[in-house]
Amino acid sequence: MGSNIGNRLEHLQQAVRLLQSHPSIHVMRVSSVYETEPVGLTEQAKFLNVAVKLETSLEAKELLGACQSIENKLGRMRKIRWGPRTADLDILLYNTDHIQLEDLIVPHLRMSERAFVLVPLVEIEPEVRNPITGMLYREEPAMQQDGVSLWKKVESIGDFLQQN
Ligand code: PH2
Ligand code: MG
Ligand code: MG
Repeated sequence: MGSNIGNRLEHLQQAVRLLQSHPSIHVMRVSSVYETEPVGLTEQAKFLNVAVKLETSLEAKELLGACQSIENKLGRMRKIRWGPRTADLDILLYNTDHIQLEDLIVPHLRMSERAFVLVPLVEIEPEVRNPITGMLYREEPAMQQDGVSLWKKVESIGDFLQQN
């Protein structure tokens, strides 16, 4: 998840609360919060990014719908590709599935090249591998990129949801 508008942490916390309140979604882990330089469109504010591990009985496509409805609740306006957003919830991995639908590609297409994805992901799931290549994400060269700094250490979900 990412946010780079307004109270960024609050948006991410709200997104996790909304995921938790979904009857078919269990939030298992939330990574530490990282502040990250914008990638793609660089003339925008820095992001806060986190990775979240879920268990769900939803199919990937249904999970995407749930994520989009949370983005909409948080006031996301889809104006500019890669542009500023209050909350962006992307599905990175779904078990070890390889999904290619019109609006959902898993593993996420650009995740291997983005430290702002890999660093939080590997924090909560150090042994996770790219289901297509078998490569450990923690061994991806992009892990070494600059522009990702620890902003708030998170030890538990309760910790993450704590105010102030
Ligand atoms: N998301 C994007 C584009 N660029 N850069 C950072 N640092 N973090 C993001 O979450 C992000 C981005 C498109 O979703
Ligand atoms: Mg995104
Ligand atoms: Mg997105």
